[in-house]
Amino acid sequence: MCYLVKERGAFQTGSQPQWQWPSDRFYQTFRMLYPTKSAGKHAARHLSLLFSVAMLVASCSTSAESPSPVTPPPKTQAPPEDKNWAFETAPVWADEFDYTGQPDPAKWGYDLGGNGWGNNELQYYTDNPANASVADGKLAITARIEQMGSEQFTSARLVSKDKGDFLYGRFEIRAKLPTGRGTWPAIWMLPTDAAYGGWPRSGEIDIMEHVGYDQNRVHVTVHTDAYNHTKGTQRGKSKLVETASTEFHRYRVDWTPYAIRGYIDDELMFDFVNNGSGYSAWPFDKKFHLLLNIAVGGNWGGAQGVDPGVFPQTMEIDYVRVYDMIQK
Ligand SMILES: [Ca+2]
Repeated sequence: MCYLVKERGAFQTGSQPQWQWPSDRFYQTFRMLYPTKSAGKHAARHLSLLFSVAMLVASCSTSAESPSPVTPPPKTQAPPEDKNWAFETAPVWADEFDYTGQPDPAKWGYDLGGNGWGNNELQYYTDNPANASVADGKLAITARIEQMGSEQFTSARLVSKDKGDFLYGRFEIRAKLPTGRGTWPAIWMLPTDAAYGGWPRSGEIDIMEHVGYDQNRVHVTVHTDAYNHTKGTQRGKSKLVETASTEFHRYRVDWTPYAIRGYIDDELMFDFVNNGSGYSAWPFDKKFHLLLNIAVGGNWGGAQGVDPGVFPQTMEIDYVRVYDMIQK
């Protein structure tokens, strides 16, 4: 494994220091210790061998920090240490939505289409301004009754993939949620490269979810191979936010190598710790990106049906801010 990583990463990218063979100074030093010419050369050859071994060890230990494309980690690792990481105070990536028109294409793409999105959802996602637009300092994502494809509703799902991809950090979104039976807004994260395989093996982080038939109960959840809703083992917490659909609140996740912690208005409400057992429980050592959407109906959002009388419904987002974790 070490050789593979070395060849793919360190040496090919030229990121390693340029190692030298033993210098004349070494040679001279050892000629003092080995006064005959042949003894000196013998010692130098030994030094060369030692240097080769040292170089290999150095390259392996350094390469361990390089991205390792497909190699799964060992099944059992020592649980990580909580280093009480802090976060930068200036965002490394943000959208304040202080412009007018469609969402900034440098930051956001769209998932498009219908077919249920794996949850029997009823909306067709578009990139139309009627479903996603920016004005008055805010992004508005709107689900509405509109026939498109075989669906009776349209909505939007914004995705920062390949435009905003992050490994660890603080993610804060200030939002006001839609209301009404059948609405299912989400602010969440998916893996960018799915290094451990398809859902849920590579993980999912739900910073905020809300289903309209259970007004004001806001959920923070993580899904992994070991912990996901198809097994009833997903890990999450919920909290009543009495003004979730009438006032803006701040939904936040702090993601470190040790834990994923969820906050609403700075109050800690969810704590998922890396138990060190490997990617099945903790695939959160790879890059993730953000998603913002309103689904309509679906296995969860539509569990008590859809009230067509509530539409159109809008999720307003004042800002999305991402802060780097400060390495320790
Ligand atoms: Ca704003």
